[in-house]
Amino acid sequence: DDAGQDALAQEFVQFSVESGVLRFGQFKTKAGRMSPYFFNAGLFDDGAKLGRLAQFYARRILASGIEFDMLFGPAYKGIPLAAATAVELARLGRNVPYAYNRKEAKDHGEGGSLVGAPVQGRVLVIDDVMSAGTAARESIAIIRAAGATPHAVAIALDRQEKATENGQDTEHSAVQYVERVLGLQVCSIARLADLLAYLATHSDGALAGYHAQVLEYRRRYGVD
Ligand code: OMP
Repeated sequence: DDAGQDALAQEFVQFSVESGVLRFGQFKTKAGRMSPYFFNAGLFDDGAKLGRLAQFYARRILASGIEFDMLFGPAYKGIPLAAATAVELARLGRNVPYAYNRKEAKDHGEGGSLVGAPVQGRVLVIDDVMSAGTAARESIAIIRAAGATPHAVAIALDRQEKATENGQDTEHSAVQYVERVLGLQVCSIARLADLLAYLATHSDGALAGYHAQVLEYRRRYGVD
């Protein structure tokens, strides 16, 4: 239900801030936007944090009701995310195959650029963040090229900002584009709206001032 999802999202934002994964300051995003916050999933950098992260993914995925036959982790950052989520899903009784890609194709040994289980059926992509949507499109292309169906995407954070098309801002978010145009289901552990709710209730101390800055960023690049 919505209340459960909101509570999980608040718990996740807090975990991300405490882990140093979600930081505030001045950052440049892949799409070239100056952002007052940045989520660096690579900083879930010990076994306990990665295990807890995987619990959030698995809970959101199972609660979403999304159907899937396997997981796919896009190189590089998606690889440990998909692996850890596969372990957690199995622990919860839902054992599914997983695969990932390499960025450079190998010309010997196992060959090809896909590693792990055969990429087939309805594939659930596990990724970190969706901003303008470039990374999602790459994963979808890889899965289609393998002859499988890109069915859904699970991300930790939906930045809820305008997608770009040939370098131009559009009026829809990357998540909306992936859902409406590409026809995939998307579930996120938390969204920009959850981050703003968190900042509204933790506006003292080190986080003072960031609620206003993130609101300003949303006015400029956000979608409803
Ligand atoms: P898009 O490909 O534009 O959707 O941006 C998503 C990617 O941007 C992520 O996979 C990251 O590589 C990076 N990113 C973050 O990791 N965290 C952020 O808070 C913002 C970005 C970003 O550059 O937009």
